[in-house]
Amino acid sequence: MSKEGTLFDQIIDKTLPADIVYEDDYVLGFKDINPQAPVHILFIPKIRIATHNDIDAENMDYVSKMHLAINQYAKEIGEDENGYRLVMNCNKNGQQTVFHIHIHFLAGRAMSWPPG
Ligand code: DGP
Repeated sequence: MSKEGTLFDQIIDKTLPADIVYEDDYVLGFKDINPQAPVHILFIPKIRIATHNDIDAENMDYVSKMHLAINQYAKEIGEDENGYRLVMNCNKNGQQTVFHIHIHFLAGRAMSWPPG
């Protein structure tokens, strides 16, 4: 894993502004700058895990906490029953552009399948 950080480190330490909708000791949730749905939130761990391939036994607690945060947030905004889509892009073919894992939480409209 590259040692270089990403702009998400600056969002975590609040030196780069973001519209934060969720925060706890492990996870941050903020609005995507280029929303693809009426609700488009990025949930990120407060440690750098570059890609899905870098999730391991040592950091998986952060990943679990991301999912718990999503459940809490979905319920809070009343989209848990309607449903939503979670996406994590990985590397080139997955179209990952920021190398700090993030779960895209997409809600507020019906999604289509298959994804592009
Ligand atoms: P991905 O392609 O899965 O790596 O998605 C990266 C997402 O990050 C993309 O949907 C746009 C979002 N993004 C990039 N830069 C910023 C930023 O400075 N602020 C916010 N809020 N989102 C950003």
